[in-house]
Amino acid sequence: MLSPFEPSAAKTPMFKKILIANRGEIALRIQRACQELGVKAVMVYSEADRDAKYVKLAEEAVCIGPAPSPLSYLNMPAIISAAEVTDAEAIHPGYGFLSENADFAERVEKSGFQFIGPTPENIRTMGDKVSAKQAMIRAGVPCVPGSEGELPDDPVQIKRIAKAVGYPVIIKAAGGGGGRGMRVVHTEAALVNAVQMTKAEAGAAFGNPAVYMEKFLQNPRHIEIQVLADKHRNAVYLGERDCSMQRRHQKVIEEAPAPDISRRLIDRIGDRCVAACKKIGYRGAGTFEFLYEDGEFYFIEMNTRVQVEHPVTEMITGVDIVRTQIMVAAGEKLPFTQRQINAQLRGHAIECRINAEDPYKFTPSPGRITTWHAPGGPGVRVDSHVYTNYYVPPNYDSMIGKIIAHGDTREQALARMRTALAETVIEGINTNIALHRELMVDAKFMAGGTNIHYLEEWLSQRQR
Ligand code: MV4
Repeated sequence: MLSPFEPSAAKTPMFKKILIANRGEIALRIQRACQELGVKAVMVYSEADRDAKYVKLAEEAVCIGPAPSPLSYLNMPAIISAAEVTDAEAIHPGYGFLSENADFAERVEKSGFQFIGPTPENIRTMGDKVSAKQAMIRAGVPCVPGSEGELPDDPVQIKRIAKAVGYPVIIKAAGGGGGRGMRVVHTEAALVNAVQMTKAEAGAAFGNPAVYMEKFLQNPRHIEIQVLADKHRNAVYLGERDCSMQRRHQKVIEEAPAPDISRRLIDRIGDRCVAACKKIGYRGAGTFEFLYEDGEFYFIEMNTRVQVEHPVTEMITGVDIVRTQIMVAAGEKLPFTQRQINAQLRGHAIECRINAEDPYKFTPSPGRITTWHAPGGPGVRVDSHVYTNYYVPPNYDSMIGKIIAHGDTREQALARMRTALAETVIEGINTNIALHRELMVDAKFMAGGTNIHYLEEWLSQRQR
């Protein structure tokens, strides 16, 4: 019998060749999806990545410039030229780099390639956090109470808005996101100066001084909803992820489903996200980020790319998110319905991000990996491009891979993760493996449902 996850019999022609405009584990992840689909993959690489195994093993690879990202992975003409000379039909941007750059998506399409992601217009709307929020309010997605759009300059009006919202408030830059350009304000006395400071910083950092105001939620969890949409106005949500375990706005551990949030509540918010996708004509993979406090969801931002933590969702839904991104970009319809997704949700998955960094000070630790022994066994997945004798270049993000453990229950997923971390051997560089080993036996983390402040509080008490 044909499973609902097989490509549909009525075929839209799949791409023959796509270019992967990224590096590291996600470049390898996308390369694997291409292999499975029978699509040729062109890898691009900087001079720092020329010896990477996924580059050596690629059918085709193009050097796009020197090690610094602005000269290679952020170099739009170099990437588009690489697609031209190799005759690729589409470009997958991965995450980070140019993945959420609306101008890049536009230039890709104007050059005659398919951008594997949403429309430039949708990327632009979500990139401006004020317009993103307005779009979500119009689409019926619940947002954090706050200013209606951008804050005015008039101090009297700013104070009036804050009084109505209620202190504490948070001032956020429209051009920010991911924790950049924010300031918490507790009193009216500090308000106007804080707004002016945030505006000045936002103007300098993002070229856009616009700021907005929200009620500051003191102890929320970070819960996000994964969506997938096709070009035919079909959309589904693939459950939620709990990404509350963060340090300095960098996620460290993610899991799915979120502990102690009822299916009923998730289904309600998921349905809103799907309705919003249909309303704005969204396509591809996307993530709605929410703060969750006292049983309520509040939208904060939308990410218009595949995310680092997508594997936990793949593990509990059985859906290959990267494969589906490519299929819908080629024009195919989503090969599953919401009902099918809901019926096959299974178990629990946890992801530990493995970083090349000092396990206590968190300073980057690039260099040669002299031993890489990856874990295995039932329910264990390792997404990493590294191997014994791999040199971790100092030019990029310190994440060198991810260990994902799946089980029938959260307890089983945790037990499998503990075993996986115990099996893992990485020598030659420092990593945060020790940190993960400690967290997987922490009583409060094991109980589930810790908030966005928990990891930093735990680190401040940590004994070494
Ligand atoms: C907030 C908030 C509390 N109240 N907004 C930080 C990252 C960016 N995506 C939004 N962030 C926050 N927005 C309101 N109205 C607290 C944070 C926040 C946070 C959010 C998610 C995960 C970790 C965080 C750590 C500090 C602050």
